[in-house]
Amino acid sequence: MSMNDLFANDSGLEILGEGITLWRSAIDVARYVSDIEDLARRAPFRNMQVPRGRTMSVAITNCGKLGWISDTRGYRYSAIDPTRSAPWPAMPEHWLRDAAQAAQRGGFAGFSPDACLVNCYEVGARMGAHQDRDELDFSQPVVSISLGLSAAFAFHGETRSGTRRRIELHSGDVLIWGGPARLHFHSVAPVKAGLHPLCGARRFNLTFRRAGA
Ligand code: MD3
Ligand code: FE
Repeated sequence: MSMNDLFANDSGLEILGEGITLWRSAIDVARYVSDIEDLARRAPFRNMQVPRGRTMSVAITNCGKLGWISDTRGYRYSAIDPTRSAPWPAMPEHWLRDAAQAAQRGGFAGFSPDACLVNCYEVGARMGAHQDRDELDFSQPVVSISLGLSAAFAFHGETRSGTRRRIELHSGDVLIWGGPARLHFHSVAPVKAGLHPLCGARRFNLTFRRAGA
């Protein structure tokens, strides 16, 4: 499949709600997995502390100009990886291109992400209900790509306790969130045991954001 063909077929496109678009199996999974392995050799996955002092079950790393970080002082974006005291690795060109193209297909032209958060879920890892609100401009969407083991993703709408809609996210799926859905609460249930041929007993999720100005 050539890069230009990635989103050429709209048949896998589902509109889940206003500003929420899902493409099933939209990307070249093997290429992303090998890029993630490269990235993790340079900026290793780590389990960060959250402000209340617990440790996230999801391990993270970042690439791009800015990276999302968490510690007992709070959540924020930083140009410096605190573990290595060095800038985050650059975002692979094809990641940028795919994210911008996905955003455009989701109705958000001109998306130019400056941050890519890479989540690594081992079996049992989960993410509690939260909003993504550490970015400057909420008119910019978030593009997410899932790889490896599947996960039960839930979106709760405007409140943490809102009615949940669940969807199963599989390897290669791409989700776009923007407009009225941009600040929706969402969560990921504990990842179930399994073995993915390329990722082993893990799930990766990339989220592309425009964090800064
Ligand atoms: C809805 N990651 O890193 S991706 C996160 O699967 C995060 O690892 C999840 O939530 C994961 O913050 C979910 C789907 C997603 C990403 C961003 C969103 C849903 C979103 C931003 C706003 C609303
Ligand atoms: Fe999120």
